[in-house]
Amino acid sequence: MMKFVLAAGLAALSTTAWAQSWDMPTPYGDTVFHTINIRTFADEVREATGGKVDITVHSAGSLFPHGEIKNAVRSGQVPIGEFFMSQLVNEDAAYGLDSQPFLATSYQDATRLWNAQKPVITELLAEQGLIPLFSVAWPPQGLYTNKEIASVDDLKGLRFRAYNAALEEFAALAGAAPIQVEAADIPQAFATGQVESMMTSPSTGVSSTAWDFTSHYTPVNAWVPKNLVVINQSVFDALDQDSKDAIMAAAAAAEQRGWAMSEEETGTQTSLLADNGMTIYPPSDELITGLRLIGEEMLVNLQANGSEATLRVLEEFKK
Ligand code: PCA
Repeated sequence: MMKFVLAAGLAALSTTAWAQSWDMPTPYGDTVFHTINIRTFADEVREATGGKVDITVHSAGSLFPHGEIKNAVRSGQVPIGEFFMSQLVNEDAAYGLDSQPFLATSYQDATRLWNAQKPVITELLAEQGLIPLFSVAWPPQGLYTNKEIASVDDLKGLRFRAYNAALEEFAALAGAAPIQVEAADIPQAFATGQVESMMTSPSTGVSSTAWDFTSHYTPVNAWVPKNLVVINQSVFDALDQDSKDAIMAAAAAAEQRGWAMSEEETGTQTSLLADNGMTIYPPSDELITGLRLIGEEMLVNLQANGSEATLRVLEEFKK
């Protein structure tokens, strides 16, 4: 009897000693499909590791501001985190190629671009002690305004919400006035008049209730940007093999599930914008031609000044 109790006690102790509670920050809110997807990822990891790795997702930038999440994982303040991949464009333009206008505008091309980016980005992140686990696309990006936009000229002077350096450049080249605003702060930025237009997905249009402050949406589908989930290399290395395998399997499943959710959202969330009273109109040829010209200008710039890593991705993508 005594022996049994002791053994059970030891087993309980060893389970506790092994169990790890991980905090996982993301900039995006609870209703966003990316957040729903990483919560399912957390559930799958918990289940597959028998509770040894217990991930808690902290949404809407509640644990760290967006701009600090990558470094928080790097320094080990948190073992794992999610952020907008092209936010790292200032470190290396290779991270930002999914936000290069009109480079990859369909899910098929976005998948090819990710396949070209992944090995290069894996190398870049390894230099910082980080491992990319999975990446999921947002639906193609469209234009939210308070009037119909017939050509690039109509964007002149508009206070325009941006979410990274590439979009800032794009908006500026279109003659608009870009201002950086986090996704979670969009309603507030419109309400205070800081911005009056934006380029984002139908998903973010819905999660930020765009119908409260814009009236028109046009799916210009200019690019298909992605979120990235990274894990700290030393935390990962310290896990037992079964836990490592469980995390990698859950990551692969999350990537697949996330892309399917994204594709599905493109239609459902655009319908929701319309259901809430927004005017959805197809982009005019003139608008698309004008936006494409801006994209070409940015690409020429990228090819002339991009890092070796950027050029490698571009070359692989063009094959
Ligand atoms: N939503 C995020 C990133 C891209 C998107 O569709 C945002 O607007 O910040």
